[in-house]
Amino acid sequence: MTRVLTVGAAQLGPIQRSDTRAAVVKRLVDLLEQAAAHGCNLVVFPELALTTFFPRWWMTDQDEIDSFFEREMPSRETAPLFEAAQRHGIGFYLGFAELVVEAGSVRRFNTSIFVDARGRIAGRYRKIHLPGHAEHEPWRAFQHLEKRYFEVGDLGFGVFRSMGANMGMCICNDRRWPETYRVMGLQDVEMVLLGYNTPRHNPPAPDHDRLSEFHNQLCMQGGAYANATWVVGVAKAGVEEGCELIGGSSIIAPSGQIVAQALTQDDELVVARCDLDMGLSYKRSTFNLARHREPEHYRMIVERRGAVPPKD
Ligand code: CDV
Repeated sequence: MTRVLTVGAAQLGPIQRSDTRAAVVKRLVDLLEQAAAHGCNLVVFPELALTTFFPRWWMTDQDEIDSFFEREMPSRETAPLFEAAQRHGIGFYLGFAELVVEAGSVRRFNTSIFVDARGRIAGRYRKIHLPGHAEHEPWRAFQHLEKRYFEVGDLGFGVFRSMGANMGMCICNDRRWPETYRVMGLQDVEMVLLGYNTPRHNPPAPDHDRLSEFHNQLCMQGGAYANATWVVGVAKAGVEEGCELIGGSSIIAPSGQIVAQALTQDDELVVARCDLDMGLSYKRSTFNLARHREPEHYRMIVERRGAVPPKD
């Protein structure tokens, strides 16, 4: 019997600062209804999918910063999304800024959740690779203050069993790091879900701007192939508060091939039937990890953080 999940990659167009949570949730529900009409079991939304990408601004007023965070999930504002998903029996991945009080301390993470087809939060991930900087850098066309507004995630790259699949999650910049996929590959992941907000312009390296889409595809296709897993990468795209975010939301097979891809920089659903057993031939041959990996020779990966050149 084939194990197929029909997956919808629900790309979002821009969210402006003046857009209310209610208006954004309505867009998410519209995309979810489209996915239901196409027979989807699972819908993937972007990173920080409820607000504009606020780390582009230097802010010092903590109340202003916290206005972009969610204190509960579901909340009154996000309940319609959970209700629609449950009504249709669809699971979903959602990225948002999470504020939690743990042991009396306020903690803030760039988070994603996986909600299963019965409406239960079956998985949670807190972004580990936080890009950007922690201090105000006025020379930039816009800021990228994830290192200021979020803590490094504390949940690792876990893989969990839900909806008949070995599911994993990561967020945006995580997709550029082979370690992200490999840690999940070592837990026999079958589908990696990820959302992203990627400005086309990279202030510290503007010569990369023209390669933004290429690098996006390169890292997701490489991660899928080398770990024989489906990868579903979903953008928030378009011009948001004057800053262009790339699109290119993609559903990528364990072969590394792109099966479906968004064409616009707007709200757009792309759908693919994903056979969860498609990775098996790779996992039994080229990427039989137990048979071919040589971890003794990879120690440096966990023992050393940055590159150290050889001595003369
Ligand atoms: N939201 C992100 O993590 N964005 C980064 C940008 C800053 C490079 C990314 O890797 O797409």
